[in-house]
Amino acid sequence: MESTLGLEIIEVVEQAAIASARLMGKGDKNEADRVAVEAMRERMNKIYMRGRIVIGEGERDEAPMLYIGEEVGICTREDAKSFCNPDELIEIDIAVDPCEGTNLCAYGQPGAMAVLAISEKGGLFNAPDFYMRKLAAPAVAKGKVDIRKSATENLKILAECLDRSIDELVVVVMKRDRHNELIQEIRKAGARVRLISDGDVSAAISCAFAGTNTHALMGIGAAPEGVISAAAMRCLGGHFQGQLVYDPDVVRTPESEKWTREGNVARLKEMGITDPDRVYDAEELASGQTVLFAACGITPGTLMEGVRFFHGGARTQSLVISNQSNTARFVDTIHMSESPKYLQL
Ligand code: VTB
Repeated sequence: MESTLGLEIIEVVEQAAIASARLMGKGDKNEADRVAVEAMRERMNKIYMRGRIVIGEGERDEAPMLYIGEEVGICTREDAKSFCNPDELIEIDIAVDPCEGTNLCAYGQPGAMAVLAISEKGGLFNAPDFYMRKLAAPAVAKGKVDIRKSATENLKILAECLDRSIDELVVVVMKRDRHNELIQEIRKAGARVRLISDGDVSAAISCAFAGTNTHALMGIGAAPEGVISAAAMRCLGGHFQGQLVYDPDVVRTPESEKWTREGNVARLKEMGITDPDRVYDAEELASGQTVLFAACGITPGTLMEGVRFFHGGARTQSLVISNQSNTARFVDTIHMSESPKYLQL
């Protein structure tokens, strides 16, 4: 599954990122998302694979494209057996976020990216549309820090693992009212906080790379994005834990107002989640034997450059991670749409 797909999915995220980047700074997040979705889907449907979206733009009735359950790839056609080889006929599950950080893109802020994760059927946790408490940290702290411990305790452990003092740690937290206490606690413990407005996937994965000056991600973001982060962290050996949030008092949104705590527990049960408090680690959220992850920067971020346009083309930077080849590849691509006047080395 890995060899050819690994190359093709680079193009999938590249095309989504380029489409979205054309709308960077235009203030229209829905449009930035829509074009990314369209571009991602179009490129995906040219791949000889039998894919199914397990994390996408929403349920079928609310999302016209890349909805949960949508089949993608040439080998999903009925007569696929006549032109697809056995490898290509293996069913695969795909989690996508064509424009992760739509606000970041719409307002020209750092950290927006096109992202996806792939595994064999059943290899990715079908996350419900809930929030998730998350903890990400570098590989050296894997299994040592724990989302059930306090932030203060985790920072002590993290400092030990990284052989530095707590004030030399940077924790990324999304700037939300729900995190006010957490932020205070982290500061009190002595660590420094980098507040982001959006984009916790990039923040989570950055923890696995030295040099990003990101040592932990703490706080509550969306569960589907948690699975995508987990897929990358599973391949990188980094620490990632997620716990679903079902108490509507913890994250107040117009949608959460409609549900009670008990109602949410019942909804989770219907989806097969009987223990709503369960803590999932990266290996459970992305449990497949083969896990592939790909991302392409839309705006510049800690891991990748954003899309840069020039006369006759564009340049992108992507990251493709595989647990089969044990590689994290940074791919720098020049896309030539018409004959460019010159190419920058
Ligand atoms: C989260 C986070 C994403 O949006 O989904 C966040 O995981 C939404 O949280 O990276 P709020 O509902 O509190 O805004 C992102 O930041 C971007 O999609």
